[in-house]
Amino acid sequence: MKEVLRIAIQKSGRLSESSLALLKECGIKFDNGVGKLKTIAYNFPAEFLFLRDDDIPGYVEDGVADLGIVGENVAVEKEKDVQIIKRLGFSKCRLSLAIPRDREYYSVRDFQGKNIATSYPRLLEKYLRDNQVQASIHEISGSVEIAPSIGLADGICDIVSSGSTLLSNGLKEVETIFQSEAVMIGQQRTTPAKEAILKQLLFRLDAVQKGKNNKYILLNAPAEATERIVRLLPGMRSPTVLPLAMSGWNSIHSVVNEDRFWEVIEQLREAGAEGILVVPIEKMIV
Ligand code: PRT
Ligand code: ZN
Repeated sequence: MKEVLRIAIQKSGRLSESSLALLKECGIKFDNGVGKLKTIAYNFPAEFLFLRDDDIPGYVEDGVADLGIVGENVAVEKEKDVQIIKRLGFSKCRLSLAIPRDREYYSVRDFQGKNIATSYPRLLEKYLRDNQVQASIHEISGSVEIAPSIGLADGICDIVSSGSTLLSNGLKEVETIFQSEAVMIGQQRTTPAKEAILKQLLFRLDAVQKGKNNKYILLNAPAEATERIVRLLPGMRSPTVLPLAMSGWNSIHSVVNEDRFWEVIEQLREAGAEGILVVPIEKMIV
């Protein structure tokens, strides 16, 4: 039988939609009907398992799945023998310590001798150890935010995204202990056939990610400004310069990184660029 790569993704939760969308952007088509626990791709040698995120690192360690998509917080917390193969850039969040809003706070030493409720005991333990704080960790699996108000703990260590859950539970964030995003995890032991499929998948993921991180830019510029503008827009190899029908003017096309985007736009305008169009890139292969 032909080998396929088994990829575990979250069945339903915060990672599901973006994980499915990313695989589809990689051109992998499959049917993920409600209630399905397993499906095979039509056009790529991959099979998908839909699981609870907490179980994914263990399945990858055991080799039941070759790859998995989970939050880095879960990947690290579970302490399984798996590697982060690729950072995926979505579901960004942080693991933070929080205490009741009306409590004064000076430093992490304020947690000395205190009770902290969390679903991430290993990450918290490491943080406390690194900061030489002795506190007792109370592990709970959900609704961590209510622990202080019901007298279960003095503070909590939980995932924060917008901060509104902390706010509505009368808590304030005092320390960030871990920054997280969705990651693809895998294990080293694999067959040459699966290694080759993984290589293809990583190539596609890279093209999608580069596409997202860059924009295609088109602009008009007077001929005498062209050299300066070309220097501002190095592009992939170098920008395309095409003459406009109106003499003395060029159209310049290039690619610009999202991080530098606004700064470059300012400089282009100063250099004499006009009619600037910015277009998203679906895939980028350099
Ligand atoms: O059912 P299953 O076990 O698969 O899912 P789950 O309920 O354990 O996980 P899920 O779907 O809630 O989250 C999956 C992953 O998404 C997490 O492991 C994180 O990596 C990531 N993520 C991103 C988040 C959040 N943002 C997030 N805001 N995980 C949880 N939250 C929760 C947090 O626990 C808190 O209750 O949202 C609340 C805080 O959000 P804000 O916006 O109010 O700050
Ligand atoms: Zn979970």
